[in-house]
Amino acid sequence: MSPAAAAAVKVIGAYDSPFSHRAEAALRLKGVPYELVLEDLHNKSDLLLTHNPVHKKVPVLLHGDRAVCESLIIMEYVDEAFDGPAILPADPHERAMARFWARFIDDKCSEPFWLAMWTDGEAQKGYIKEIKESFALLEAQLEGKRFFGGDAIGFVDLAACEFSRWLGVCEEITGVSLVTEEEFPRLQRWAVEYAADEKIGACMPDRAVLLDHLTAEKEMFMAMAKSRLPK
Ligand SMILES: N[C@@H](CCC(=O)N[C@@H](CS)C(=O)NCC(=O)O)C(=O)O
Repeated sequence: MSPAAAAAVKVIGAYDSPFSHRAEAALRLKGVPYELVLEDLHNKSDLLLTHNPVHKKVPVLLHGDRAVCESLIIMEYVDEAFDGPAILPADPHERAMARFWARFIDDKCSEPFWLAMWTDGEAQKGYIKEIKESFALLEAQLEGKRFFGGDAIGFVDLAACEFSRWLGVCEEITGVSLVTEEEFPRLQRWAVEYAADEKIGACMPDRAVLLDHLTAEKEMFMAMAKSRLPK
């Protein structure tokens, strides 16, 4: 490891953020020790605003005095800056495909998933249809594979983390069922196996605590979702 890589690592994150989990999980897979600095997103710290002045969001990775923002970029940085098992595949085409599916998750899944959970009526029906179409594409990616990365957890698995514990907890709070054994058996199995991995489990929010946190924010999520609907 280069002297630069040996500098202290911190993640500015939030306990229940799947994006923070991506950054932590990348570090765990690499075996890099780090400090988690928990952020109050209702009262953002100078530390966060100084290091992520553009988006003002978690996670931020601090490596020594240098900051990296945006969870997918953090995952790539961690993969390149530290020794340890590779997170992205070695083959250039497989790397490109991993980046493609990670971007697909951010561009086509995150928002409809969230809106399917926290809206109602006709709008909700539309978002449920949209997210299920995207889940069908992810389900196909898992054919013959334990994880999106193959036998081991990789880049796309971390990108998809929201559809493991977070999805199950949201389903419990809202009563909306998106991933069933009948419709998406591979995704459902993947969600369980992803959360059960030792390194992943070490930085995954506790289910009961996550349930409490998200239940407490339910009204706020519903109001936010409503404000995002087309007028
Ligand atoms: N595209 C960003 C999304 C990060 C994100 O949305 N973080 C949320 C927490 S889950 C946040 O910091 N929200 C605060 C805000 O929007 O003001 C990433 O991948 O890192």
